[in-house]
Amino acid sequence: MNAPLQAKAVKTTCPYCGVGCGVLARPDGFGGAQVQGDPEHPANFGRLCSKGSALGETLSLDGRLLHPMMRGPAGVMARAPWDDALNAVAKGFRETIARHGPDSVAFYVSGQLLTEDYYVANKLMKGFIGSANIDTNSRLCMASSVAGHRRAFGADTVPGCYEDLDEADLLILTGSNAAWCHPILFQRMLKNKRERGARIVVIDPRATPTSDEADLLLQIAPGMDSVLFSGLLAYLADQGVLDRDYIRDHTNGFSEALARARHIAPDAEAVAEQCNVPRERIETFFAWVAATRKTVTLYSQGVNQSAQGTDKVNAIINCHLATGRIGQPGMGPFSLTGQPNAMGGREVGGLANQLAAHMDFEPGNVDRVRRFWDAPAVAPRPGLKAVDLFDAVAQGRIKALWIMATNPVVSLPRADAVRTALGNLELLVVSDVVAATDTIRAGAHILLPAAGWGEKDGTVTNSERRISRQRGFLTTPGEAQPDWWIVSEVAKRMGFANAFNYASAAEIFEEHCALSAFENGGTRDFDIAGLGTLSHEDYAALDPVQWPVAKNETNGAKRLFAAGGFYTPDRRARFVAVAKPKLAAEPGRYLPLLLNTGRIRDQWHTMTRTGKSPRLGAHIEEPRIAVHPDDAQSFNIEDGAFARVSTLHGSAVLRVAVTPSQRRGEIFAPIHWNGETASDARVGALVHAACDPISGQPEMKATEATIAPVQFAMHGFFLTRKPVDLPTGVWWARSTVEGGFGYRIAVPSSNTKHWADIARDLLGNDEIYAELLDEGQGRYRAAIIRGETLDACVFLAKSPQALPGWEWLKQQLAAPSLTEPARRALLAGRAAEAGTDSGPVVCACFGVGRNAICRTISDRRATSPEAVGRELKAGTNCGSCIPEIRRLIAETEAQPQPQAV
Ligand SMILES: Nc1nc2c(c(=O)[nH]1)N[C@H]1C(S)=C(S)[C@@H](COP(=O)(O)OP(=O)(O)OC[C@H]3O[C@@H](n4cnc5c(=O)[nH]c(N)nc54)[C@H](O)[C@@H]3O)O[C@H]1N2
Ligand SMILES: Nc1nc2c(c(=O)[nH]1)N[C@H]1C(S)=C(S)[C@@H](COP(=O)(O)OP(=O)(O)OC[C@H]3O[C@@H](n4cnc5c(=O)[nH]c(N)nc54)[C@H](O)[C@@H]3O)O[C@H]1N2
Ligand code: SF4
Ligand SMILES: [Mo]
Repeated sequence: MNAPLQAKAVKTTCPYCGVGCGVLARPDGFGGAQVQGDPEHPANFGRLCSKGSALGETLSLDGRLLHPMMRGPAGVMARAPWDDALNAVAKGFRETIARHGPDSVAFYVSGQLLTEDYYVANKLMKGFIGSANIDTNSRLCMASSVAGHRRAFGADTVPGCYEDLDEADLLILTGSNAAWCHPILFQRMLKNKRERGARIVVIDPRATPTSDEADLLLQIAPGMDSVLFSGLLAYLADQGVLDRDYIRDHTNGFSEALARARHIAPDAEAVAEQCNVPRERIETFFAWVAATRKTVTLYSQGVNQSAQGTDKVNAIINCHLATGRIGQPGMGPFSLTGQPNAMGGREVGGLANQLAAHMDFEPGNVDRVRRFWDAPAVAPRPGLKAVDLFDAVAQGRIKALWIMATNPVVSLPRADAVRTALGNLELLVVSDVVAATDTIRAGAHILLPAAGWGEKDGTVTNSERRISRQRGFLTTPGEAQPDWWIVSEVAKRMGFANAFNYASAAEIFEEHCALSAFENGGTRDFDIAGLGTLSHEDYAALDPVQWPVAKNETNGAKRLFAAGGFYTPDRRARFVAVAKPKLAAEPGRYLPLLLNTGRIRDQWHTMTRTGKSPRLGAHIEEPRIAVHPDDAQSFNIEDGAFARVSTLHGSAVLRVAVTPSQRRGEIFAPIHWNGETASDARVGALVHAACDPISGQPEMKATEATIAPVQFAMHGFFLTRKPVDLPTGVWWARSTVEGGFGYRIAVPSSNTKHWADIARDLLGNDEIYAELLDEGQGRYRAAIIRGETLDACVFLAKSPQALPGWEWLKQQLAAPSLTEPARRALLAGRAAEAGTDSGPVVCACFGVGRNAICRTISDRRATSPEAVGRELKAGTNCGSCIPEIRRLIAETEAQPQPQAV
């Protein structure tokens, strides 16, 4: 897997998380590519996590949108020439604007667009259509960090850099499961812990793979971060650990903020009570922070996605300002960005309440941007934020909507209501790389095929303000085009040819740099004038660089604000007196539990890309709801069974995982499964849309919910070459496996013969190679062989325990030909020799299963992840599975060992 690549590898950037790892990609000539980490990229120095390592498996054209499509008069989607599709989009938007004004149209865009794509979309809406109704999925992701930064620093600036994670002595992760969501950065933190002895503190209502590696876990009551950090501020003041000079010289508002902090959280006892964390742990945390100057506080969605997310951000920043721990090596507040270009989107002004290049709607800015763009009608005021924007769609105020590179029918809160709302639109345009998503199925009129990762060129900015190039290395399939091209072509057809006459991404980048510098004079943090003079060859060869990059410079600033210099009018940072937090939900008011939502290690969002990779699909194959053992008991729910999770907004049926990692009263579901990959697991449909009043970011981590057992009569699985259409009433979850698809299923009735007939129909009645139907036992098994290979199989039984594992069968599906013993063993579901089923994949890089790891631990007495790595290679590439291996060691060792006789 890690064979050295030949010279011709193309340097590009991973399209997943905001770590922004450098990737070396070498096309294999068959439309795929071999991928490895770029040893020279300063984010990852050659490492990639499981998702980055599997990029090569996601490049197939299966399911790709390859041609523009338009809905015909009969409602049927049909291929259309580019010209017709672009004209129809332009005409639709023009006519809607003419009839109902510019605010009747909107764009909903994404942190997965490249900066150049994003720039032209923002320019078209805010400068030429004259509305600010362009918002982005970053509203669901980064809006509270943006608002918190702007309140404190006067600009949306991340002050530090990744090297701070190597140099800190205390790393606080709050609302972040970095072990799974920012794995390469987390590996850097673990290296620091191992080699320099840095301590790691995790603050999260759940125990997570991140907290497994921590020195201290504060399992905080949801939403209470501002209490904790207010208590910390009061403690730091009491202990005299403040940096009085820094406060005096570079900040305003300290005494008000401290007074408020003391009011909210006067002492450790008050913090312990509100956060529901044992007092000793709070005291340890406070003492460690007080004693450790080199402290970095990293935060992500547990902070941002909150009804008081902006306050949470400021409560954290307050502590750093008060101690002067900002902008110096190994210290600072650090917002971890989610998407690959969440940061780039903020730079261009993709949020509805930003104008462009870190300028807001202050009249001087509107005028400045108007002159720079030579624009007819720059939007004079902020537009609708995502949740409001989709409410406006529901109310018919927005009539034409263009969605680019995001899947809101899965990812917005109240996703069922969003789906219904989209049906109201007079015009729904979707630009995507895949042909079928829940959003597309919600009634798109026009589909525009976008060039995907590896096919397009441009830049992205990662969490440490580092701009890196994404470079194309594959030919663009079908008629797909880069997003910037699509937007520019529509703009031209709307009558704005002069302003959108771009020939390349490089030209757009040049304009973006120029706008960042235009009449800046040091008043705005986002200044990349130094990159504006790059020739197109220099742009093509651009090395990763951090902004700001002032005129005549080529290297950016690593850190900001060590000596003040904030972007407020008086150049001082602002302490913010935060409010006492309160969840939007009140468990017990209508429903008894709280539903928390988030991510798993090996899937990316709505799975349109990671869902194509067999090794990523093997880590967690089904959507699960995590439930505390006590709740499982009170709600009569069993581990491995099914439960319906319901809220006031929707419901889903998920497999139950009973685990003490949850706090009592709180359940957790992953966000990834959707209408394409599961029968009933659209978790976004359950989530309420209570938003932070300042940032407009919804509180997606705490919705009132309840849970009830769901009985299925039979359980089983299908392995097939092609997707199958399972009848309504069947519970299913689909994953990609080597050579085909795997479906975990459960069916509502125990009529074995009935389900056997359905299975035969789905698989091809006349092709059955071997079959077993036992109505008495309630068992059905069948296998189909075509030529030398296993083409499909189905297993059904009355209980999950009566099924074999499917790992061995998956291997047979992948095998180029079946051996004779394998053929004979098909209906048994396993090879005759015991112990060959390696179990669900733990290490995605080397495909090492759970059973194999457990056997190594118990047989050969491997007692450390390193020893497991030596035996099986597991955990030796990206390291993302090390926390799980550590957990398996603990669990396996806790089992009673067989006694020697
Ligand atoms: N594998 C994978 N990695 C990803 C992504 C992915 O889809 N898959 N997506 C990327 C994107 S866009 C993003 S935004 C990031 C998100 O990265 P993270 O924010 O790390 O991921 P989440 O799982 O959304 O949530 C993080 C944690 O917040 C906790 N939490 C919930 N409520 C609270 C609270 O009130 N206080 C505190 N302190 N914690 C709370 C949750 O229990 C959860 O463990 O991940 C990025 N990386
Ligand atoms: N309940 C709950 N909901 C959440 C969250 C949560 O924690 N809990 N997290 C929120 C967060 S932080 C985020 S970032 C969002 C993410 O949610 P989404 O943005 O909806 O998720 P993705 O699956 O990444 O959607 C990206 C879409 O763009 C397509 N695409 C990929 N590359 C390209 C390209 O180059 N061009 C174009 N035009 N299309 C492309 C993909 O096929 C896919 O359909 O989810 C949010 N929703
Ligand atoms: S940590 Fe993983 S997903 Fe994130 S950029 Fe790096 S390789 Fe990609
Ligand atoms: Mo995100």
